[in-house]
Amino acid sequence: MPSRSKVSLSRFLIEQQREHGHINADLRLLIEVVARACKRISIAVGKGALGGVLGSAGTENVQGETQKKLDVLSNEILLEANEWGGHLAALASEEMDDPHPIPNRYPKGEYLLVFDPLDGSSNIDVNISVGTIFSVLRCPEGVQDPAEAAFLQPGTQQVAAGYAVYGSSTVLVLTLGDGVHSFTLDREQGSFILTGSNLQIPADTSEFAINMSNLRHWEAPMKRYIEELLAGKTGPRGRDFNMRWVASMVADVHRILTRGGIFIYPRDLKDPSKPGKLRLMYEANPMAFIVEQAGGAATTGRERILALRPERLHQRVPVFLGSRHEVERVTAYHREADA
Ligand code: AHM
Ligand code: MG
Repeated sequence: MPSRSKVSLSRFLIEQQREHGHINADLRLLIEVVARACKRISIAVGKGALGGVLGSAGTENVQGETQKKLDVLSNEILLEANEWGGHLAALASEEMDDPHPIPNRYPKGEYLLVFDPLDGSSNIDVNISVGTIFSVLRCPEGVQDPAEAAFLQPGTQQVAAGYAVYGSSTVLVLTLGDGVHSFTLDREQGSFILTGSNLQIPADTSEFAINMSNLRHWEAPMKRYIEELLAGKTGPRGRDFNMRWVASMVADVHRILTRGGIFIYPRDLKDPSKPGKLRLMYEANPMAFIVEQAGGAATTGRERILALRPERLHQRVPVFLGSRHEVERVTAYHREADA
């Protein structure tokens, strides 16, 4: 195909700004900068053992998880890329205890960027897909030096969200609140090319994604839902279901965006201080925004994720997202049990 017919991410964003008025120049710059950082992360991930980037960094993040070298490197790439452009008021990340201010030597912008620099860390060393997840919020008016409180906005306030999945190809998925679009990295040209517009998640599915090893710790409605799926054709659902679990949220969500499915990381009763594993601000919210924009649903099993009022930057929530009818069903089971 001649290159003239290809739509690059830059052209897509300029058209969003010029023709549809969906974004302003600062938000366009922000998305371009994040995409450029993802390209750099993709290169680092792709080098694997040759780049000396595998293995543990020997440090822990605020959640007490051991950081991998690539977690730290990806975080640095995103920080360095976003500090100086003048489009951000502050950044926050899974890998940093507190928000990162924009250094005084640079101008400040109106946006807040929150990210999980390298999601699916347990897959880095075994050559399985990992990714970057990000969410963009507006800095509340009048806030000069945004601290944690400035970030604690419900997911409905996101102005953009996306992820990059570093798989057999690198794909950037983006929503600006008007549908979901995907861009594949052309490694020779070094640019992201539009390869999917207005992606839609089918409302029905026969595929679920969950870490079954936690079954004994789940709540009753959760056990009921999965037992019904496992019962297959002769059970109450009257059909067989298939299971997939990559253990990289980006990869599992990307599959669901491509062919449907339900992704679940439920609350479990193992550790009552942790209501789920995934983090609201930089995992659940951006993914919920994308999934809803693609016609899917996203709840905590009880409430809509995007409506939650965040209490802490690193807060965890149960996550149920993907094909609408399955998410609605399992959410109804929880509500019934509560009632
Ligand atoms: P991470 O951000 O530290 O990589 O953790 C999040 C990941 C998700 O990508 C994935 O869905 C989940 O943790 C897998 O958890 P488990 O190892 O319990 O199956
Ligand atoms: Mg993560």
